[in-house]
Amino acid sequence: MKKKLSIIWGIVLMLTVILAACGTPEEKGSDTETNKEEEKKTLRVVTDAAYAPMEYQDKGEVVGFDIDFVKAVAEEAGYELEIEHVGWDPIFVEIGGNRADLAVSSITINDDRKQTYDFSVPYFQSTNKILVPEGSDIKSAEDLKGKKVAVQNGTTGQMAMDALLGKNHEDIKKFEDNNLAIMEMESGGADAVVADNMIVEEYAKNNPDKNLTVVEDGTFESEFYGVLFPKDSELVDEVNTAINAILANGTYSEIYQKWFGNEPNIEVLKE
Ligand code: LYS
Repeated sequence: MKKKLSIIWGIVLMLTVILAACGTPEEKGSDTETNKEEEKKTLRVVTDAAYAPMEYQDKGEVVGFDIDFVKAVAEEAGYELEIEHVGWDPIFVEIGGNRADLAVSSITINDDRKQTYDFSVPYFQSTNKILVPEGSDIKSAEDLKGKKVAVQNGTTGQMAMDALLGKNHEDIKKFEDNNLAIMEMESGGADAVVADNMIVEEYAKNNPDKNLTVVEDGTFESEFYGVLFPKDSELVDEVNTAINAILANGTYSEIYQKWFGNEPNIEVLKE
């Protein structure tokens, strides 16, 4: 009886050793592959969905160029996304506190933000422009002096006005989101709104009954949007590779066409 048992144990032991030696690596390999297929990791993306056509809410859903863009990037890099509208200031709180993996929200790459956060490569060119009622005597940035200007708080639009009119100048009216800044002008509380060109141009075009004009000014710098990450995020390289891939394979151009009706200037992003 004892002998029988020890033979059985011997066989079990041998089999275990053989399985461990040859079976496991193969199994491990196929396991990871199936996992990759079946359950991609989900990244939490935060945004300020009040900046049409880049990111906004449509019937409770967050949509826009940036949203299609980040979905294409995630598809390319092999991630699932959970996209949440949190508002502009909260984006920086969420990313700063590592509670979100990335933010996509027309966020201009600048030195100040780079000190606290990481950015992807640039994916979109932008510049500030001035939205005014038709017939306004504001024809340039210089003409904003002595006028009331509505901006979204903590944006490059506000920074441009701080530089032009003076920090905390009473004529700079700051709002939590850009739609509120536009409403302020429409209700007569401000003479102009300074915000990113795509946003003010779309707004003027889509609301012809409101009789608005967009004023360009060469003193506003060219800016580039980037995906925002917590400092030292391991995702930066993967996301950059995915962005470069969709820029090269035509996916980015397709998304751009869908939202803006023309071809993007991809070369300018590489400079
Ligand atoms: N691009 C500007 C900035 O980064 C405006 C972004 C506003 C987004 N809601 O400051």
